[in-house]
Amino acid sequence: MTSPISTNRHGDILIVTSNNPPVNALGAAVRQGLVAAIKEAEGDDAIKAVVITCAGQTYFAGADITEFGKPPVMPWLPEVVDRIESCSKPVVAAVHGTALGGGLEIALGCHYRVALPTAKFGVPEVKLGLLPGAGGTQRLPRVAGVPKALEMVTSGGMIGAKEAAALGLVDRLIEGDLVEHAVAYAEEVRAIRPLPKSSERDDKLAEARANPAIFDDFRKANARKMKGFEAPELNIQAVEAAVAKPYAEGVLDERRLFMQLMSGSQARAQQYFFFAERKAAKIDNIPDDTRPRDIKRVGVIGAGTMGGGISMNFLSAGIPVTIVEMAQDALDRGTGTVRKNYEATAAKGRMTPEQVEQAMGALNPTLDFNALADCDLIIEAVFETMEIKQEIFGKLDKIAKPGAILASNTSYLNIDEIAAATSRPQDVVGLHFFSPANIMKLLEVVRGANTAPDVLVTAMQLAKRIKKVAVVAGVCHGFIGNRMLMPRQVEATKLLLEGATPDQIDRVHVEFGMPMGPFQMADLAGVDIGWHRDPTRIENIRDALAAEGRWGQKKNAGFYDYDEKRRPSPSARVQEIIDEFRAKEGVEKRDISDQEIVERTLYTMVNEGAKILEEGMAQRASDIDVVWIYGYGWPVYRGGPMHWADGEGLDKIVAGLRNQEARMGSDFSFSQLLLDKAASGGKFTR
Ligand code: 3H9
Repeated sequence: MTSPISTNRHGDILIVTSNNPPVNALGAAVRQGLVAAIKEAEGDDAIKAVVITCAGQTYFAGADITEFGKPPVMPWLPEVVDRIESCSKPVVAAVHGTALGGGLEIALGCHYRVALPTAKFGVPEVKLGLLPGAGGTQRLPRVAGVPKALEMVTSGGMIGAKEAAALGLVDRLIEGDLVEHAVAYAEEVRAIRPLPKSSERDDKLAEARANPAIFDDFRKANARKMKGFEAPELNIQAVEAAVAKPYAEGVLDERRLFMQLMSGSQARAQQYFFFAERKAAKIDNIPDDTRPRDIKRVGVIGAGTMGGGISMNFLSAGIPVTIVEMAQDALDRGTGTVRKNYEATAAKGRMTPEQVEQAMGALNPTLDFNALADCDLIIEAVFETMEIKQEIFGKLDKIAKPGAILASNTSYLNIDEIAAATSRPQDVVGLHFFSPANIMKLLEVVRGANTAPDVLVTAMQLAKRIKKVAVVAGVCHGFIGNRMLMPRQVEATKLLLEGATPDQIDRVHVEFGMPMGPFQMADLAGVDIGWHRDPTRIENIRDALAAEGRWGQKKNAGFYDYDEKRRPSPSARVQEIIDEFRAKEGVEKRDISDQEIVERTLYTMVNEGAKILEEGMAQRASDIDVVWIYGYGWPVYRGGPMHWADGEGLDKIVAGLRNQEARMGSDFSFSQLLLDKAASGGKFTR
C-alpha cells in the first residue's frame, strides 16, 4: 500500500505532503508517514528545513475518528507532534482549509505556521466529548494565550486566519501559491536557532498567572452553555494545568483527562452523533448517478413567522427569494421582520450592513402569485389546513414551470394528499423547517409515495447549502419529530391528573438535559396552538387554560405564572384547574415518582421511535436521533433517544413500559421491533 505521505525536495527544503482524502484525517498511515518524513529530513545533511502541507480540500482535520475505540496503532498522535517539535531542523506548517483538532496540534508542533487567509483553525474535540489530547491543551494557551485557548477548547469553534495571525498562532499570511511561499518562508528561517518551540513558551502563561481568577470567571460566565457536559470542564482543567505546571507535567494531566473522557458514555454518544449526522444525508434506494435539479430562485408562499424564517435561509446563502402574501400589510410585516432579524444580527457584529442590504436586495416581496412562475423551488408555508394547502398546490400546478419543485412546510399533514392536488406528484416533497426557521438546524425532508429521486437529492443538497441538517422522513402524522412528541404529551398531561405537577414533570426533563420540559414548551409555543377557539367547550386541561386566556408566555400566564421578566412560577390557578378535572374524571391522586415520569414520557418516545423504524418512516435509528438533537434539543451527550435507549438497555425500557402499561391504557401499544430487539439482546444503533 502506498503511503498517504510523500516527500519531495525543493533545493534544500523537504516538502512533506499528506494526501489522505477526504479531509486528511491523521490515521495510522499518515502518522507513520510523518514520522518517517522527519527522520528523512534529520538523516540528510543537504536538507535545511521542512514544510508540512496537505493536498486536497483541507489541512489535517484531526485524528481519524473511525480509529477511536479500536486497538491503538503506533505511533500515536502525541508522539508524532513531539517528534515534529523535536526535529533539529525548522519545520513550517503550510495551512489551507481547516486545521482542526490533531491537525492544529500538528501545526502547533511545527516551529512556524503560514496560512492562506481563508484557512481556519479550531480544536473541535469538545464536540466529540474529548479534549485536544496531542499536547493541544498545553501548546495552544502558550501560543494563543489562555483566554483564547479557553474559548476555543470549550466551544470547539473555529477562528479565521487573520485572527490567528493577530494572536501569533500564524506567523505569516500567504497571498498566492501556498507551498511556493511556504518554501520561501522556510528558506528565510532555516538558519535561526534556537528553534521556537510552542511547548517551551511561557510569556502568555505568565500573563494568565497574573490573573488567577481567570478560570473560575470563565466557568461562571459559561456555566449555562456547559451544563450537563463533562468535556468542557476537563478541557478547562487541562488548560489550568498548562498554567500551573511545567509542560512535561501538564501534558501528563492532559493525557489522564483525555483517557477519562474517552472512556465515558458522553464521548461515545457525541462521536456516534458525529457520524449519525453525516449518515443522515444519505438516501436509501436512490441510484448513485441521480443528478440534483438546479435551484437558482426560490419562492415562498406566506410571509408569517415560518415563511419569513424559511426565506432568510436562502437569502443568507445568496439565493434570491420571491415571497408571496395575500394582503399588503401581512407582506410588509413579514418583510419588516426579516429586515429586523438581519439588523439584529448585524448589531451583534455577525453581519456587515452591506450584507444586510445584499440579502434584502435579493428578496422580492409580492402579492402576485404568478410571480412564482420563474422559481425553481416553491415552498408553501401557510395554515395547517388540508383544504387550503390543496387549493394552493392546485394553483401552483398551473403556474409553476415544468420541473419546479413544489414543497410544503407542513408539520403533520399528508404530503401524498397535497401532491394529489397537482398533476405532478413526482415534483412534490415535504420540507419541514423547525421554528425559528432561520436558526434551527433541522430539516425534515418528507418523501411522498411519488416523490422523484432527483427531487430528494436536490432537497438534501440544498439543505447543506443553507447549512441545515436534513433527515428523510416518510409520510405519517407528525413525521419523525412531532410524531414522537405526541405520546410524550399525552402521558405528561395524564400524569397531571394522576398527581404530578407541571413543575415536577418539567424538572425531570430539564435534569435529563432537555432545554425545557413539555409544559415549559407548551407555554413558549402557545397553549392556544391547535385550540378549537370555543371557550365553552372544555374537554381537557389545555382547553381550560386556553379558555381563560392562559395562552402561555405571550400572555404571562399558561401552565405557569410569569412575572414581568418572564420568570415562571407554579400557578395556584392551574393547580385548581387540574384538581377540578381530577375530581370530574374520578382519577385518584397519588404520589408520582420521577422514574414513572421517565418511563411514561421518555420510554414511550423510544417506543414510538421504534414504530417509526419498523414502519420504514425513518431510514435508520440514527436519523431519529439527529431529528431529536437538532429539532428539540435532546442532549447530544446522550446521543438521541435511540442511542440513549441502547445504552439504558432495551430490556430495561420494555420492563419500564410494562410497569406502566395498565396506567397508559389504550393510549399505548408496544412496538414489535422494540419487543423483538429487547428479547434478542439487540440494539437500535449499534
Ligand atoms: C482529535 O483530533 C483528537 C486529538 O486531539 C487527540 C488524539 C490523541 N476522522 O464533514 P464532512 C469524514 S479528534 C474520520 O461531510 P465537510 C466524514 O465522516 C478530531 N473521518 O465534510 C465524511 O465521511 P463520509 C478532531 C472524518 O467538507 C467525510 O470525512 N477533528 C473526519 O462538510 C467528509 O466530512 C474534528 O472533529 C475525521 N476527523 O467538512 C473535525 N472528519 O463522506 C471533524 C471528517 O463517509 N470534521 N471525516 O460521510 C469536520 O469538522 C468536517 O469534516 C470538516 C469538513 C470541517 C473537516
